[in-house]
Amino acid sequence: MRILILGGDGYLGWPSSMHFANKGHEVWSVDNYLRRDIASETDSDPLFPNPKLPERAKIFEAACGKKINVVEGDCADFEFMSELFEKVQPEAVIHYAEQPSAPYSMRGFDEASLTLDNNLKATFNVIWAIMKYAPDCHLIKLGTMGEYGTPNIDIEEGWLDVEHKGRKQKFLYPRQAGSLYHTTKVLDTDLLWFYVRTHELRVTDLMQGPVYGFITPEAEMDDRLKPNFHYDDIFGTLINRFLVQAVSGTPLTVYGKGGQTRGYLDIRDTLQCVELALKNPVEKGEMRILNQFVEQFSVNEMADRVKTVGDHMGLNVEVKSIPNPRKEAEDHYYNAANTGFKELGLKPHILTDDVLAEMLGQVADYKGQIDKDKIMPRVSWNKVA
Ligand code: USQ
Repeated sequence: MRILILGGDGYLGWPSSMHFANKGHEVWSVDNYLRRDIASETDSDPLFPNPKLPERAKIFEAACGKKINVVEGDCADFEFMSELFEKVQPEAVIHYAEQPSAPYSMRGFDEASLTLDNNLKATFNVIWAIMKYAPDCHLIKLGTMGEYGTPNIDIEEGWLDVEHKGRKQKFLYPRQAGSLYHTTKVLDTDLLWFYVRTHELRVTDLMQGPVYGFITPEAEMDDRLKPNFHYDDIFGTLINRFLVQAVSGTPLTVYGKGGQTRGYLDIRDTLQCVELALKNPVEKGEMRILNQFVEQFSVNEMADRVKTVGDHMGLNVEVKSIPNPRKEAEDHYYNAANTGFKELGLKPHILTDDVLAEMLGQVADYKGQIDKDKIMPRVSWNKVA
């Protein structure tokens, strides 16, 4: 298939570009390096440097003989997107091209405004470029489990059957996100659902939980093919941060009471899920929503797991609750459905002690490069800057 990967330089976009090219698809990987710019502006450099897309694509081609077509440009620019879609004529679009950090979106007016403009504009442009130049193409869009928030009822897979005064209808599951970044994903979902209803788009919207790890089969071919791995407070996600903290001898940063529960997944399962979505396209005029996570853990459970495995490896891991910089429930009900991908054939990677030990070992290879000043939270949810 001819696949456009938007946000192809990112933590998920680059491994996806390699994965689909390696499987023989014609891959077009697109990025304007917004995440890199924000990382350098906020002093949030990843654990190891990553070459930019043209260089990565060359290394990849030398390693396995497969090609990734690279295009540097901004998905929030409709002229650029029009030319791109007209030229590539994609059969599928995988859309990761958004500012992905919740803390960054809460840093102040400029960051909030950039997140809102960039994320909504990119999605709006993708929708219009598809309608104008590739109306049959299947859009696979990365949303987030954070769209649902932490409701006091079970989280269903995208939709909820509502019975009201004796009548019934299925609606989008109620959404109440906990950051402006997560809210942009809620708005994306509304936009997609509107255009699916009016213009017969084909859309799969993936509600993904926090991802962990950085080793995918293609990244094992050459160290320079690894995805960007962040452990700072802006771009680092919980498990990746805890791995780096354990290796560097920094107490694990549990925010507040640590009862915050989320659905997590291995980066290799992100690739599997996106591939399953691609292989099972929806009909025109259909919007499928899939909850993309494998296992639920609270922050405390995760800290205990990392401590147990780390201590066994002689790391002497400490766990410390620190004041929560976010405004979120710290002790709540959480039970989310995730049957859709299982029905499509997902063979999940489970976070066993062996997997944790393996990841701690991989991070330990970079121990000398860990900057402990990047660990403590710098962004508070309730400040107006
Ligand atoms: N947390 C800690 N200590 C830390 C870091 C985080 O206790 O050092 C807590 C947070 O307060 C939160 C939970 O761990 O309750 C998860 O935080 P996270 O930073 O791993 O995830 P989040 O900010 O929600 O965002 C990440 C990705 C985002 C994706 C989302 C999926 O950055 O792009 O959409 O995970 S989800 O969380 O399901 O919405």
